Formats: sequence, C-alpha cells, structure tokens
Amino acid sequence: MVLLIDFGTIVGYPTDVHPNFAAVDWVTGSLQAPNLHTSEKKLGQLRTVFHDQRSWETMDPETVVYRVWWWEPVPAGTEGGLFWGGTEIQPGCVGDEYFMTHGHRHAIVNRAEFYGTTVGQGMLVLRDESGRAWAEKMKPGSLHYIPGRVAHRVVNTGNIPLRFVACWPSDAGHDYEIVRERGLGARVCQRDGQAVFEMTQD
Ligand code: S6P
Ligand code: ZN
Repeated sequence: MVLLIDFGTIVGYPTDVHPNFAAVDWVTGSLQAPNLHTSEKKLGQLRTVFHDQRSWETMDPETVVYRVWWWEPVPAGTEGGLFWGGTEIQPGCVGDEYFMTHGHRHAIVNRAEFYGTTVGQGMLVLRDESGRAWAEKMKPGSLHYIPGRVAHRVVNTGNIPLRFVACWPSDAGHDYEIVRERGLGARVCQRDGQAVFEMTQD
C-alpha cells in the first residue's frame, strides 16, 4: 500500500488506524496537531525556583516566563507511546539568575527524553540520582538526549526567546517535587554579561 502524507492529508490509511497527523515548523518548533495542549508558567508560579527571593518579590507575578505546547497522540499514561512538544522561554533574569523552566524528573524515573533547540541560546541543566549536576549548551540545531533518572531544566541565557522541541514517553509523567526539595545542584547566573554555570550546596 502507498501512503501519501501531505500535512493533513493521509491517503490510503487502514480504516482501523486513527489518522494522527501533525506538522512542525522545523525553524521555529511551532506545531500544528489535533487537540494541541498548551500551558504557561508565570513568575508568580515560580516562587521557590529562583534563588534571589527579594528580586522575585519586586517583579510582576503576571510576567510569562515560558509557554509549552504538546501533542498527545495517545492518552497520557499509555505505555509504549510518545508525546511531542515544544517550549518557549522568554529572555530575562530574576536578580542575576536567568529565566528558566521549573525543572522536573520523570515520574516513571527510567523514562528518557530528547530535546532539540530551534531558536536562541541556553543551557540544559541536568542532575543524576547521585547528585552530580552538569549542563549542556543549547543553540539552534543542538540535540540533547536526557537519560532516565536525570532531572532536567532549561535556562534561557540569550536576549531573545529560547525555543526547543521535545519528545518523551507518554507514560513518563512529571515529578516536580524532587526539584522543589533538592534543586538541580547548580544555577546559571549572569556574571559580567556572561552566563556562568555554578554548583550550589543543595
Ligand atoms: C516534558 C518536557 C517539556 C517540559 C517543559 C516545561 O517531559 O521535559 O515539555 O515539560 O519544557 O518544563 P517543566 O519543568 O515546567 O515541565
Ligand atoms: Zn521531561
């Protein structure tokens, strides 16, 4: 059987297969998909994330720090399925610390993930179960494999929005508590105009 896919048209698909099709703009990471999910995180929702609480308190809690969009071709929790999505982090700082995602480890801890940068500059901060922290530079085209059991967070170190695409298992889930409790063991701060990766005591 010949299968022709043209961004929204599938010809000759077997009738028992749901026509799951989507389109990605590979330059920006924007996504068109059925029942696209979206969420946003504002500064007011990220109270414990930034180390400079005094600066955080002086800022507008309605400031959007990042947006996420994703496609769930199978229901959340399905074993063996995959999700696809993207994230855009605004440029900015709280005190000397760059805007970043909350960060999480997957609820099913052995679930891995891919990140691919489309726009901007940043750092992917990672921490394994033994507490070791490290970072990978993100720039357009960089592809990052996040192993299972590794907590992850993305920091925008540039002056334009940072965008990346992601692919993760549909049953991975998110454990945010572990990052709230233990942090990532490192922070990325602006020192003399440069992004510096610094280990912390947490
Ligand atoms: C999901 C994947 C991303 C993040 C997104 C926001 O496994 O890693 O879609 O959810 O970048 O980060 P966070 O830490 O708020 O979930
Ligand atoms: Zn993840």
